[in-house]
Amino acid sequence: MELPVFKAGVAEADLVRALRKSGAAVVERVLPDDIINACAQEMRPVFDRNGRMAENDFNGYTTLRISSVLRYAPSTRHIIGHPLALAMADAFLRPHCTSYRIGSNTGIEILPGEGDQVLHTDDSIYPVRIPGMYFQINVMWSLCDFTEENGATRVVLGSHKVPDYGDAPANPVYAEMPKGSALFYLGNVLHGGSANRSHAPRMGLINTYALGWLRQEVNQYLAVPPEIAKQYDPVIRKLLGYSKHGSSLGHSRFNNDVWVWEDNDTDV
Ligand SMILES: O=C(O)CCC(=O)C(=O)O
Repeated sequence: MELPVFKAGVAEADLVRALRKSGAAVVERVLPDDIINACAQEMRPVFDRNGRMAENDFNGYTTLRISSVLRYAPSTRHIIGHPLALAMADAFLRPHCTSYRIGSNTGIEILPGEGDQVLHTDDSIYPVRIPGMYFQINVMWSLCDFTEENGATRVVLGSHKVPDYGDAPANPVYAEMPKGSALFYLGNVLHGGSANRSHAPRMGLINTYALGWLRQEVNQYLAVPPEIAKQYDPVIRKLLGYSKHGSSLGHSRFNNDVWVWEDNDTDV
């Protein structure tokens, strides 16, 4: 199986079809340079200040990671709320929820010398599987060129169809893609970061979107509290979780005006 690769402007239906078949697909050169540069510039000081705080056996010890980028990098809203990402979330998640939410937004800079990350699935944070239901969908955005040499994400194509990951073929492909591209992959696809054997860092931003009735991977209300979230438009605020799911899940009535931006569950 080959990694499906599309150009920006791909028909959404073609991308959905490829994702259903392979579990992952690349769309090349989606983002303009000005957005990439603004995001990288806003994230840079946070990478430098906090990037080592998530070091562990899973994340690696030669990789900088920063979570909840909407807290300090407002330009990332253009990526997190990108219409193509939301279209794929609509296709895979909306059949099972009235609205979906951001799970996590993580900047990842794999530095030269890092080794392979263990292959894993992101939706394993939810301890249940329901055939035919996707719990989350993920997008890795390349903020520089991704190559096999510098640590392009590896994905095991078709692994979303394997009921027992022990049986998944251990033949990942490298999602090589030019700067500004998007690797879409379903929440139950085996994947992982890769060794960086180049001389330059590999910077990416992963955004996950999950069914709106699930607990969000990151506690977004602590990470992006109302005083920060209010700078964003309603789409981003709803993605953060500042709205109900359906008629009452997540409601908050305070009889004061701390916030009641959106108290309904219209489409994100
Ligand atoms: O950095 C990458 O390419 C992938 C990282 C990843 O999959 C993860 O940390 O969950």
